[in-house]
Amino acid sequence: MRNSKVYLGIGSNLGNRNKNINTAIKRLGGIEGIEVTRVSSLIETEPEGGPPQNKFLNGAIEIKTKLLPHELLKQLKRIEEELGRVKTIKNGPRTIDLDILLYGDEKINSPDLKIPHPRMYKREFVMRPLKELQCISHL
Ligand code: PH2
Ligand code: MG
Ligand code: MG
Repeated sequence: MRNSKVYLGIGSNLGNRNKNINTAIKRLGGIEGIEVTRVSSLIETEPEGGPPQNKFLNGAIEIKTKLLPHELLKQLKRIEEELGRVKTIKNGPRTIDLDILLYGDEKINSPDLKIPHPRMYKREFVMRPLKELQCISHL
């Protein structure tokens, strides 16, 4: 079975941000078919969009996965739910946010999943951690 290299964005601006992010990464690595290969440094960033809210901690994660994009999305949502994420307002505060940024060199455009992540190139809080992992030089 294929093992794809995937980059995820991770962010938190509610509760113990460091702990939320570390717990999420640990859970991710515990899922069958996912291997966490690299994690960027975490940076503190000003919130972009949404209501006035706390600063975020943001980072990027490299994984190798046998899961298909939508299977992976389902697992990320499950981790978000387990960590107490509640859907409130768009771009509002969250305990944890896990986004698929790049999945190999695949392009996906379905209603619930767009890859590459359509807003990633404009977002400093995504691009800085990704640049640290140097995965965008070939794009
Ligand atoms: N996520 C958003 C909206 N705004 N701002 C920062 N600094 N970091 C984020 O992760 C973030 C955001 C929607 O997912
Ligand atoms: Mg998200
Ligand atoms: Mg996001």
